[in-house]
Amino acid sequence: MRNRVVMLADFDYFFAQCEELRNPALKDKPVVVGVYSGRTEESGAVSTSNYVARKFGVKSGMPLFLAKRKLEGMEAVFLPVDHEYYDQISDRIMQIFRGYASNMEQVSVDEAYLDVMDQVEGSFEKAKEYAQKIKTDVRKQVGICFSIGVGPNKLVAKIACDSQKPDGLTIITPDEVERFLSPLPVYRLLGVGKKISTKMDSLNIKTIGDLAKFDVQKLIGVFGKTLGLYFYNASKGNDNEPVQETGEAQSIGRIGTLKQDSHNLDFILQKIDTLTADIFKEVQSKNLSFKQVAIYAVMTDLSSKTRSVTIEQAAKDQETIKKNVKVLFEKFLNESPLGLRRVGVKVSGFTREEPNQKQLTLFFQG
Ligand code: TTP
Ligand code: CA
Repeated sequence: MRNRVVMLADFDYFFAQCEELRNPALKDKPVVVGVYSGRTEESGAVSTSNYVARKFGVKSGMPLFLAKRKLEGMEAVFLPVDHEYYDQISDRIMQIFRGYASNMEQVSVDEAYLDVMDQVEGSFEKAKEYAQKIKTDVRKQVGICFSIGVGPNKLVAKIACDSQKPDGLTIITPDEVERFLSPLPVYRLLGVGKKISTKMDSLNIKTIGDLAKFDVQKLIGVFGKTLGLYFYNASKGNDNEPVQETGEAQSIGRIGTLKQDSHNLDFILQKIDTLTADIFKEVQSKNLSFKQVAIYAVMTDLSSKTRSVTIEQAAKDQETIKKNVKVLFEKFLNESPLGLRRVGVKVSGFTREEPNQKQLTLFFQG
């Protein structure tokens, strides 16, 4: 059987990199993107930061006031999250990925697995060049940099990717899997959180190598059959989860700038029609049905709003998007007197035609 060759691409410091993309002057400064809770000017948490800010100890999840303190006197730039913008960039990259893989599975806004076995004919040597090509292409077309891990399955690709960032490219061939995983702490495995790693620690299992040597029956005794077997297989780098587009928890959206600021429904819908057609093309190509339709508007004062509607039965046609978008904009314009500058449409709540099996398919190797 030919090797599987799986890639995991993870965009570097994603939200902050997007901000650098639209404002390159930020590049050399510490950039912190945060969610402002709105209570006071400083309350809220860090979503992410660029690597310049990370050098000073800024971390995701940290309170903003603490990040400010760490970056005092540094000309640091603090920005609020702009999910619509990051989604747009993410969508463009994911679309490029699809062209490079037999299967692509988007895991989050900034992570995707690519099954490239056929493209590289099972060769890890070729996979390296291929990964480089994808990176160069995305950098040229979108301007975003990311890290890639390549391995014989998703589990190894993910850990490989995490081991070298930013702009990393880490290849782990089947022969190297054991040596690569063995010294790593157990929490690097998906599913090993604080509680489980404490439990493992008490069994003297500290590294993935320790786990691989541990008696499988004992593991099953402690963690139950499903988890016990999963940990056992994972410790050996065994994983046969397929790379498949889940279609869940995703959205497809487009945003555009109006030729001129406007409060006129017909004028706005003209722009929207092109965006909708584009969205529809993607929805159709992925064979998805959707349950939510949303609109996005940036007003002349640069404030932004979204409105959405959930439809009763999952739909897959362009007319449903158009109809709902029209109703949403009509209502929105009635409520808001300001002119619009940018507009967007998004569909989400996807289901697929064929049943989607997303189960841990485990295999046992004694
Ligand atoms: P990550 O991939 O964890 O982080 P990152 O892309 O910022 O940095 P890198 O991969 O180079 O280490 O998360 C992806 C995005 O998710 C991140 O840009 C912002 C968001 N995020 C949060 O909003 N809160 C969080 O606590 C984390 C970890 C991420
Ligand atoms: Ca990332």
